[in-house]
Amino acid sequence: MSTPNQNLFAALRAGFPADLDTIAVETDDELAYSWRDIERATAMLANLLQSLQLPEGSRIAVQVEKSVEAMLLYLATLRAGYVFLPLNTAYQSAEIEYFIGNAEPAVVVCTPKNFGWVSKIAFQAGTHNVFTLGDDRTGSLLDRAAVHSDRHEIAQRSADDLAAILYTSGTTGRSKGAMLTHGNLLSNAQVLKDYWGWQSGDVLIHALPIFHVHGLFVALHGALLNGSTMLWQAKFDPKKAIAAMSRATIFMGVPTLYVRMLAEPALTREAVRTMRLFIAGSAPLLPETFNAWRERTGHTILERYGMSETVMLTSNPYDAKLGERRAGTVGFPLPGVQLRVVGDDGGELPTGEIGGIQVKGPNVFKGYWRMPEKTAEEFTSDGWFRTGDVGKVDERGYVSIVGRSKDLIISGGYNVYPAEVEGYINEMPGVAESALVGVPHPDFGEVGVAVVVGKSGASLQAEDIIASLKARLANFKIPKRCFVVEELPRNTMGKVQKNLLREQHKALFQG
Ligand code: MLC
Ligand code: AMP
Repeated sequence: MSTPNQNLFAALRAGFPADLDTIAVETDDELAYSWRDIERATAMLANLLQSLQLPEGSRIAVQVEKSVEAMLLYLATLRAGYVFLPLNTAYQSAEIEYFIGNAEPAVVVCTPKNFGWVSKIAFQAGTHNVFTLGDDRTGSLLDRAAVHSDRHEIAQRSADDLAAILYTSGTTGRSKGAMLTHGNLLSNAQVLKDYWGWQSGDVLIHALPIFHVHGLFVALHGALLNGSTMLWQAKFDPKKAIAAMSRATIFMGVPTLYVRMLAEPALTREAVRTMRLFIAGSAPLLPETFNAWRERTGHTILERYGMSETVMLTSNPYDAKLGERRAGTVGFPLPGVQLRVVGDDGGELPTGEIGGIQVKGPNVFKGYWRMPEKTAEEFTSDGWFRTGDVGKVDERGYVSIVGRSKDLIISGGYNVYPAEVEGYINEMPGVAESALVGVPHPDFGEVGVAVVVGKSGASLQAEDIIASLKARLANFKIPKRCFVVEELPRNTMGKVQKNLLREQHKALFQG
């Protein structure tokens, strides 16, 4: 007997409705894609990729604006059995150069506008195939795919084969590529389908970017596995999101999206009358946002917690029989996920005590791309993954995240690693040292503030430092403020006391 195909695409494909001529995706500019369109277009793109005769396990790196075609490229990569490597459109040349150099993709797909510089980086790194894809269905990728057959047999993959690599920055040094398998992604998608009660007739508003876990996996896999229509919004706009709610049942967003929608008078009980579920994650949802949403809409946001290395780990309950959705908590470990809280000595802590969160489960990634030492560091000898998040579990089993042992700022749902930004600042002429700290922000939740010390005799200007960073780093990593000071506070061991800097600047954006 032949083994069943464990390619994630096969499972997603099996979720398509029987009538392939119904609508799968509807866009902002009123284009409609049927399930048959998805089936045919992914076949053509998969045939194109396979015609390139790439080696097994080839990475397909993609930095393009959000579009349905970009989603189709992701699905076609799975279908053809290659490894998808999504890149945030905000990344600039130094960042892209690192990712391409590290991942050595066989194919790079970029926007027509960026072809000049991206192709140069790609060719220098030995990539032979560089295609373009615009957000208006233009570019060489679709031109080349158009001549291929719209029939394609899904490539045979086992659960342990790689499906995607997601780069996530390290606390020190460069970004690490988290290797996720077909099995990681499918097991998580199936658990979430049941846990969140996906049902016939569900319609998802898809308003998140598709180069990170939240928009690419959690939202997309949910809708596809359930055969649900997606209302596809290329860029989040609170007015458009609210307007779409009268035709939808599910919305997923980072907390900033909820904050921005709450600022709209159009958000009323009437506007959300057909909605079944609002899900938040990727960053802490403030209890005040949770409460304001409940008051305004009558809906209780369901907060969940996850990360690139593990997809989703915990969720507040959907089913009221399992408990209520509690503000300030991320709910229970999902079925199949084991979670423990450990102290500094690595021993498991009793209920209610705060410590490092470690997890195990079929969703936990395979390791960091070509970084066996980093992978070994992040797993305990008995196979638990150290999340770098600090939290506790209460007597009813609700998990709360109270902090992070990793030095990380989460701004509007995007991760900013201080070490990376400080590295760029420290290289600037006249800079002796710097510290980037996260402070509360009403829109983005948290933002970075840079504190910089100049070399003796140097005259540094905060605006110049910001301008220089803007030319080199993704926009969401740029500190919202910069201060030039005489010295950084240090403890007796000589370590910079970031907690003091955070305290000093915590009110910068309040009121
Ligand atoms: C934009 N800017 C940001 C920012 N996004 N600054 C800090 N943090 C951010 N997240 C900057 C822009 O560069 C610009 O700066 C200024 O803010 C105003 O831009 P904007 O027009 O308001 O931004 P907008 O395009 O509306 O984007 C905001 C946003 C976006 C919230 C819609 O950031 C977003 O889509 N966030 C979602 C991220 C996400 O999907 N995360 C999931 C990760 S997965 P200037 O100076 O140029 O004017 C994960 C795992 C899990 O974490 O558990 O899910
Ligand atoms: P990423 O590397 O982008 O996958 O980010 C993962 C990190 O986001 C986690 O390790 C957490 O620190 C954080 N995170 C995700 N969801 C939540 C949440 N609901 N509450 C608090 N932090 C969260």
